Amino acid sequence: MTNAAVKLSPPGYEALTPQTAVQYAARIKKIADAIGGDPTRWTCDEVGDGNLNLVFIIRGASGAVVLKQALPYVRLVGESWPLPLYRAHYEHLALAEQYQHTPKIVPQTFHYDETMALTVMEYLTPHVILRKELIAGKRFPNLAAHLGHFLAQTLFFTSDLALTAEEKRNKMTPYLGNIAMCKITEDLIFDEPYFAAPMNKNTAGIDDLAKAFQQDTPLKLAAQEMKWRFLNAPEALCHGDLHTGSIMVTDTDMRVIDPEFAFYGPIGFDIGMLLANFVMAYFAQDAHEDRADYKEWILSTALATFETFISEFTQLWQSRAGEAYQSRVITAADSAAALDARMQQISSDVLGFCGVEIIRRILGLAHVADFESIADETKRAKCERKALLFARELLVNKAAYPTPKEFTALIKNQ
Ligand code: SR1
Ligand code: MG
Repeated sequence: MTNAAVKLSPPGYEALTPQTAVQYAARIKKIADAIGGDPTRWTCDEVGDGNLNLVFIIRGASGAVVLKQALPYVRLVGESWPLPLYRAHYEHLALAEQYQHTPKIVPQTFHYDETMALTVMEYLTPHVILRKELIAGKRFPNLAAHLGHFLAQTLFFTSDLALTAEEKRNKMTPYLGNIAMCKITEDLIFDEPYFAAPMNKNTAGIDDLAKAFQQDTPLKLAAQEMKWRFLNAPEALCHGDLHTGSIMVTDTDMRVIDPEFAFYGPIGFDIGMLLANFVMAYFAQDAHEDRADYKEWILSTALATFETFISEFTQLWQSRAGEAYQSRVITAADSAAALDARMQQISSDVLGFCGVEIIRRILGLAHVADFESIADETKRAKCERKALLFARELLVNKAAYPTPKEFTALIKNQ
């Protein structure tokens, strides 16, 4: 480890290997019992394929658990980019909060070790990462309902619509410390795609757009407007990295994992990020044969997710008992207009965050497998170009896309 990474590891921290992960789990009775049998017969695989952490699956006679451990650096880049271990703390906090609101969607945690920056949690099986399934062309009939529910519940119940000002401030304060993770988002999503940042990369066939975007004043202003919202609108607890790699699915079930980027931010942030990842999956389908129907399914799932969020959030709005929009001010006669105004702000944010997420996944450091798995660079560039032009238009002209109808037309016009 580099000196910088060592400095970020407290005494007592040690990055585990499959062998030491088994020894660690065997020492904790509750975990050892859940895995079952003789630890010398357990198997352990490191399966982390994300950008940051170690993920072990430990299997034994009675079951299996997942052990997720933060590394003191960015795995994607290496030890030259140190990253605080404290992100495990925020992930643990957010998992607990989200579990309260959506226990069927958020994995259960069994054990948390602050010094080792690790969480032992429920092993989800036969769940698989949604992004991989979207690349493979698989459909999930309940996905939009589950995702819309997750968004409505977690965002409403952590906001001033459900909480008193005191409760909200107390809940929000701990997340103010997740500085390094927010800084990654601030740099990678809102800034770096718009100048010649050293870690940027793009497919050769879209060099022209990469350069043009760096000179595009309306686009850069729109992206900075979204950064401003990210920095200055602590409306609700956001997952912070809600892409299709943070979602696990079976034919009937859906789980949301990995909230280590959790922060208090704009309600539209998670929704916009998610929508962007569906949109990228949509455009990436052009590299596969016979996916016209499947593209329709992706688009309808993305829109149905947003619509489910809107209708569930609207229902929850009727029961609001928090600091904002109190019934002594907003009477029954005012309620619909108040909700409408709130929803307009959320929708505008959704479109903006959707746009910046697409752009950074094509021109910035952290790309997505939807495009990266397209081996033919010419085909990949064609798909990415469509996605970029869509994203630019969405960001710069948000007001022109107030309903799914205009959004659908824009996506289909690329
Ligand atoms: C350096 S981390 C790059 C990206 O990976 C995570 O999943 C987040 O999306 C982050 O922006
Ligand atoms: Mg992640």
